[in-house]
Amino acid sequence: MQTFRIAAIPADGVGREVVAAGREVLDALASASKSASDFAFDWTEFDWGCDHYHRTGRMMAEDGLDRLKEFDAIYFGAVGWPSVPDHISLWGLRLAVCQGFDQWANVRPVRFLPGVTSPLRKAAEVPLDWVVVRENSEGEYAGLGGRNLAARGPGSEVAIQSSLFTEAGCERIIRYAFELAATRERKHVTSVTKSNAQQFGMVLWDDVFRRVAAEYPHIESDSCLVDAMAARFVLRPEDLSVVVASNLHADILSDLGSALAGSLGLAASANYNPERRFPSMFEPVHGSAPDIAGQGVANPIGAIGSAALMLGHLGLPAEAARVDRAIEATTAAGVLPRDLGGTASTQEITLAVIDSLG
Ligand code: GGG
Repeated sequence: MQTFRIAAIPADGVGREVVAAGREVLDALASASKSASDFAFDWTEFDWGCDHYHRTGRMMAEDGLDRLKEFDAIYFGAVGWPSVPDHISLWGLRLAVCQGFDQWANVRPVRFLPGVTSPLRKAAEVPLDWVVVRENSEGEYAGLGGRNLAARGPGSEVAIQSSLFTEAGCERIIRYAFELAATRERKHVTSVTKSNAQQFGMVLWDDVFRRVAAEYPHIESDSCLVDAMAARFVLRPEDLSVVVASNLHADILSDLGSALAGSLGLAASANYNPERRFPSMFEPVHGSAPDIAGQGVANPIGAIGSAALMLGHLGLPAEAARVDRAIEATTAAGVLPRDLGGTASTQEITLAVIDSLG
């Protein structure tokens, strides 16, 4: 029997409800497994987040990264609450973990689910199936800059926010995208920048992209400016397979992509440290949704899909596929949350997924 040590950080708002849902699915899967490859999850839950910030002045414990280092994976909910400025909650927890553990590859699959109507479905009969690969360690999220540098009295404050693009950082994420494309039916990578306007970092990205693409002649590739890419997501969705972009651009595009697939609540993600020197972190793409938190109506599909990505990372690809199929069976049966036009509660969807595990 293999026992995986998982750190759960539900954090804020609906993060708590959807992490509980994902844990229920994983525990049901483990207790149903009767084969020689039996496995179990040993959960440790951390109460970090905005409440922790109010109590202690910190979003996570000071030795938080040291404590997390020991786990096989981290299962995360969502960060942010109106009583704490968003840049404090984000940098104090989610980004502290992603950057502290060099989780430089944020992988965000986007696909149609059966039974889910999407703004695109009427236009595109082809199945939408993309993966947005987000550079997750530098770019616009390098945290470089400052305020008040040239303040000369009221109304004259100045702020500088710099992006950091390193050749090594660009190369590793672009290479990751090509390796991922090589495993997919449609072998195609699209690189997204705004290098006509951002003439230093994103031109470096483009140069590295061309150099790496030349090493993968069997994989088609193209480059697109981010504004054109937003239109292409809507107008030619069948045109895409793997989309690789900087930290900020990929964050925006993956929200657009999941909304086009039906709802942001569907989107799963993995923050990988591909070298496995540190634990990787799995979380739904959505935030804490304070407007519906605590009502039991949050969509748990993104979190359950993230649990499936975690299973794949832990070396259980068949179990990951089982969870994905159970999600599909649930939506196909019309068990849908409010954001997808249904009436099912978080718990009803969770139980339907568990029932469909087979
Ligand atoms: N589960 C994802 C999450 O909590 N996101 C909160 C957020 O504000 N993220 C912005 C970002 O990571 O760029």
